[in-house]
Amino acid sequence: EIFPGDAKAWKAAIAKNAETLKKDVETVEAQISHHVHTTLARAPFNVDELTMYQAAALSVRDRLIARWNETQTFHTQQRVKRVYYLSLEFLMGRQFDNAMLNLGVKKPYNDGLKQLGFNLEDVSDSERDMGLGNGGLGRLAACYLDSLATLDIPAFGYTLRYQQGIFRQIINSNGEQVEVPDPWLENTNPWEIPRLDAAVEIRLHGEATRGDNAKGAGTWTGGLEVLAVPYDIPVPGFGTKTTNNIRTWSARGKVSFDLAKFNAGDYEAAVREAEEAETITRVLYPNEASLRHATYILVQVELTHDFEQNFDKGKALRLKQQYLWVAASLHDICRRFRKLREPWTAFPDYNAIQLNDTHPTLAIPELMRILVDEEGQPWDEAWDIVRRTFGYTNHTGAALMTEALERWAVPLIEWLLPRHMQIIYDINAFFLEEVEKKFPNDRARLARMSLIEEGYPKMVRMAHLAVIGSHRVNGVAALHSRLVKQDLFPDFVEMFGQDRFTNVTNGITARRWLYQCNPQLAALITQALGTEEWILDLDKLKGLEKYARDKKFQKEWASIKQANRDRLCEYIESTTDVKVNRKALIDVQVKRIHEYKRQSLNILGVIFRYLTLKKLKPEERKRVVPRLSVFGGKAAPGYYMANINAVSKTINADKDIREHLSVVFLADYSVSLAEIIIPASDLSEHISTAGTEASGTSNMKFALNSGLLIGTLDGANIEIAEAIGDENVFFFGNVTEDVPRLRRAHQAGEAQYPPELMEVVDAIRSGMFGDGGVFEPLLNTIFGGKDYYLISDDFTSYLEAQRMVDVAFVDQSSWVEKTIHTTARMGRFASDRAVMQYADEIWNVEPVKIPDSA
Ligand code: F58
Repeated sequence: EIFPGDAKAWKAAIAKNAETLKKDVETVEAQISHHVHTTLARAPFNVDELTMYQAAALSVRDRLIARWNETQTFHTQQRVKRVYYLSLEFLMGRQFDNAMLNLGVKKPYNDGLKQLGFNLEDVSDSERDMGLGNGGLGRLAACYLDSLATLDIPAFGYTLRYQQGIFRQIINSNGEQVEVPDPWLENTNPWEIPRLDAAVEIRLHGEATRGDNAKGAGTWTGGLEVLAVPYDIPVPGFGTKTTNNIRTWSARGKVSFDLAKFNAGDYEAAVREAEEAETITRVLYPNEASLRHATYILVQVELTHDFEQNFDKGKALRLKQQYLWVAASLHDICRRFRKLREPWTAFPDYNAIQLNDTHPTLAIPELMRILVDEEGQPWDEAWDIVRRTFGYTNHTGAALMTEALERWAVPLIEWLLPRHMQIIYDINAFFLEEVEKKFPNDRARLARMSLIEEGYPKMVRMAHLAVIGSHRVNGVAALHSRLVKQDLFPDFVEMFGQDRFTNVTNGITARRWLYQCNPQLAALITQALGTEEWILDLDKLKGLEKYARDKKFQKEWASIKQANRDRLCEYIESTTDVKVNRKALIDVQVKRIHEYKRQSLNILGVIFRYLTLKKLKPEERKRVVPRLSVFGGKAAPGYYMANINAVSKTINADKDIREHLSVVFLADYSVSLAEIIIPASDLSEHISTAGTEASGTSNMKFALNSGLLIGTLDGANIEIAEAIGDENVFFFGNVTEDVPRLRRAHQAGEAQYPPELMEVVDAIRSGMFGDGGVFEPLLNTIFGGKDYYLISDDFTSYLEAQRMVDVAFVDQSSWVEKTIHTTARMGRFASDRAVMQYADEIWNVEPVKIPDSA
């Protein structure tokens, strides 16, 4: 340890400072009031809930930073191997409650705030979600970061600091989605620490040259330089000192304005370049679909550099995002490595980089560029280093794959990243030589496997680059990983062997998704098991099995579900004008709205239920299980979804039916809304066409919170049923193997439409749910001769499965027994298990405990 000045003075000062981080109520109060008075410059009479939240959050951040410093110092001293999780999305949700729980300080904060005149829950409600992600992929990254820290694995998450996260969703009076911006940084973000000193210069455009020989060092000069400025967010582990980091990059102009232009009076031009740079991290892309849509709006990109050319502006910006992020992150990683003074061949012994989908695939040619051009490493050695460093996770469902796989136009890459394009061509040439050696005279195979897809323009296949530049490729559920090998990369399996491809089934963190979001259930579990160990070892939930038939336990279990249901019903009644039956079975489908996820199947099923209820006499209706159908989720901008609201409008207005069936769409689904919805669910729907949902992770969250699942044989549903027992899952629908045949039947016009579906369609066409026009896009996908997602093929068995749910729900004791078994058997879906599997099988990293003395 080296201190500037007097080491004794430093140590005494640090020890004194540690006093301010004690966990007793008085210390917490003092710390909060310190931030109110100094950091936020407020007097107590002038303090509202938002201010209190900010002060309390800053005081929690102080605690995190102290641990963060110890962690980073220790990791550096010990020269540990680190994991770098490169993800364009981290859907973190709120941090305050989670941080207090992981640090074990929720009680003193609760008590301290109370004495200062505030209620912890209200204060917590001032926090905005950190919505830097679209859905499953981004939330998975957040769960994995929690597990990495909790398991003491040295890790960094790298992402972009978008000024606008995922859009806020408003539902207008026509029931349509309206997207509004989410300026989440408006009130400043107390969780981040700016590191203005660690900014990185990133080159775009410019000129590139190749080396004198085929594998020699090239150059890249000129063009435009922009700055990537890091903002760090500490990630605490649960019950451990380890505090890892998410480094988020913010784009900045290199000079805030051009002095020459300014002096010449051209004030706008003086700031334009800086502003253009800043747009790079202005907004999170809401999805791939909107990118595809944008293909039709070709605009001329205003080029301040090189030459002018026509590109899709949105696409060019997305590529800039990807490169800025990847280049800044690799710069950071390499800087850290150079300090070790090890040869570059040792790089993979200190660094494991995981590519979360293909979005960071440019990291592969970028690391090649650093090694070959800047560090003078021989090409073949560099390629070996690259391959040993990277792992690639695919998240795309099979039936969507070819469409959804990322491809970038060669001219666009040439324009933005000329040197990288050369490197990609060279990687491709050497790779195809190998393919030719192994499979001589097979032109078709070369064309299929090439990194370049022929056409106008030529395209770079990022997934192929990710596969050949990684030592391991994984899917995210057993079925999905099988399809990745069979349908997506069969040529690559033949080339590299089975061992390059593997499965790591997704997982969720029980800290957020049970301990934090369902405190009553967590407390009952702890009481029954006599220990909190399950929070760190979820297999311990098995111990609940023995209470599954215990009447007293069942009663407590059920009353917690009722309390969670009541809370959701209150939320519904305060945010919509729907009045709900508190005893109704709550049937939930919340996730991104997408054709393949088939919210349409659900809503058509709701209509069928409504028609059935209408046919019954009032006393017969009383014998049917009452239902509340809850929908939530954001759609890609421009995607139709108003039909759900049209159905709910009619049904909720029907006085005869109200008691028995109501339908609500909850606007602006988010992580924090999920925390209210999931604990309240009796039944949740995971009903994608077989083979399309890579895994799904909300299925795991619902089951862990004692909700039963209705679902198809898709993604992780299959493994969940294996774990909790087929008898506890309501399965229906066709299996993956049958999907191609059924699709062909539709194309050939040979498909049969079931009478129940026709009855529903007739009702829609009669105007029962208002203007039938709202339903036309939906009906067209089913009857327009395609039914690509097989709604008609699965409809009858879906209704049958829903009838089985009703039957099962009537016998409450056996239903509750099923829900206890379900929670008890969910241990294997912990993200701790998934992360350990990555650590052992892909990253080759070990946990490092931070000692108390550190
Ligand atoms: C999801 N992918 C899968 N992509 O659909 C889901 O089955 C899986 O459980 C989850 O990954 C985690 O493995 C996903 O969320 C995206 O959000 C893309 C992000 C980039 C733009 C296009 C959507």
